[in-house]
Amino acid sequence: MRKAVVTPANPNPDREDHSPRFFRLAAFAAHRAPRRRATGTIGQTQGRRQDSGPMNASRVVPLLAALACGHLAAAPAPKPNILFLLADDWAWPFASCLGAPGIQTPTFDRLAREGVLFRNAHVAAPSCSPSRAAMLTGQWHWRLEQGANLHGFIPAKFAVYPDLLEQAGYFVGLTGKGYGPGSNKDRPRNAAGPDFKNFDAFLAARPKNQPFCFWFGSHFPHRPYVTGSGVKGGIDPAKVVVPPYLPDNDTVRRDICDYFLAAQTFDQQAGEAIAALEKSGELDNTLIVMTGDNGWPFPRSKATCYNTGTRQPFVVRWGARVKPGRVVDDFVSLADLAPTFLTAAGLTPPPTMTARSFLAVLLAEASGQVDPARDHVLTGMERHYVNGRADGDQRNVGYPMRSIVTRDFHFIRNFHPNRWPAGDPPAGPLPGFDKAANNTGAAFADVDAGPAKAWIVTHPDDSAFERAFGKRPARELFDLRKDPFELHNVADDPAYADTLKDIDARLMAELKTTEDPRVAGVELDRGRSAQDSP
Ligand SMILES: [Ca+2]
Repeated sequence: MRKAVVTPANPNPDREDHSPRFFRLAAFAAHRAPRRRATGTIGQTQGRRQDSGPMNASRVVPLLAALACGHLAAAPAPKPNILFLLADDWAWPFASCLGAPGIQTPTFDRLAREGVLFRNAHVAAPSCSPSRAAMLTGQWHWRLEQGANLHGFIPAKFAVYPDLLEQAGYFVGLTGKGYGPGSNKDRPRNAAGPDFKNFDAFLAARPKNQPFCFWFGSHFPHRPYVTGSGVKGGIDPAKVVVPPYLPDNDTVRRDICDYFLAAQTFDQQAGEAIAALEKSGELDNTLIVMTGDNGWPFPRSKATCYNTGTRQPFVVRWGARVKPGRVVDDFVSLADLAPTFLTAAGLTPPPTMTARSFLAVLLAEASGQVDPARDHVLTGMERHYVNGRADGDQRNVGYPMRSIVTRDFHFIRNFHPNRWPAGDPPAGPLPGFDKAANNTGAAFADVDAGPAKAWIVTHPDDSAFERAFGKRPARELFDLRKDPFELHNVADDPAYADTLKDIDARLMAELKTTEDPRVAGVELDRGRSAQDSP
């Protein structure tokens, strides 16, 4: 068996320092830097506004000086367009410029060259609907009632950024997959905006000189795939690298090839959208974000809070407004997109947005760690697959998790460790290969059906089986310096006792600050069933 490891390559090796000194400095910054994370209270969000917006204190003084000297141009800068290129189940590090062998992503690579590559971007939730709900509302999904779950909905009382931009004069729209899967029953339209046939149709409908905000929601690289399509499409299974949490065999390699081909399709779609933008003459006044909504649909990835479930390729291009070719290590949540888009448009995010704008990081000149306060990110999950799990006489329950990722450590709290994290095993025998490859609900339903899953399901003695489907302890701690794939839980190792205590307290304090109902014992996975899901 090959023991090769996917190592996220650094596209800009000159700007990265993995020396012990670097880690010591990072740890120092983590403990000494002033906390700036926003909260749900008006008084505390004031601090965020001062820190994160384009008019922070460091910018005000030069601005006033320029006004006094008459150096400031009379006309305000035009409001930027916003193009959000969102894949479905794309994951770090599956882009050619990130060093993943076998995949070609020329569009993402171009945006990285011409914009800013973020190396530590995570979705709020490793599941489509709650991840998208957090992006749209700028709030943690656990604050969004049924918006916390797959096949939920975002109650109308939670503002979404496309509506706020529209109210401020933007022309907004979406194509493909917007908020979902789920319902928009509490809203007149999809929370991501009104639907258009494609980006070209949107651009044609846009009134002249009106700024726009467009959500390009690809359905790629979500499963299912045509088995063998990756190899037929020219991807060599011998060249892909199987990460160590999966078994290395021909079935898994070919499944990865199929996934790569689907991810390349998303990259091509993104390239076509950018070509349309160039043709319209709007490229350089458009803030472009290209990323995905959750991890790849392989065991121990999507629908888990491991980094394989939440870490995303994430790049931002914004013409001459950002210094090109930067590689930034600041931690970013994709929930931060909403306040960032609003701030870039000159608006003030509403105080309910617990996420914070990263516009100041975007506009900075530096690479590496730009804002010392951005030294961690939170992620979490409630319920993924509908009716995939029971707990005693309770059906349709989730596997609630909260996690905090720092540069050196990843800590996960599993609130109901008695439950099966990947979904319940079948009542009878394990399904055969074909059933496990094609019927997600046949077993361990939080893992999408596919050949890699089917291979593991039909090899229960392989170590990958327990890693993918076995129960997990209430607390998991991983030392990312030694264990980037999070295979060795050190929560019970006495050498990490102080780290565990500190990082657990840090996570829980932040959950309390953001008014997470889970901390108060409120169960968020009740409600919708398979019968009433759309
Ligand atoms: Ca997804």
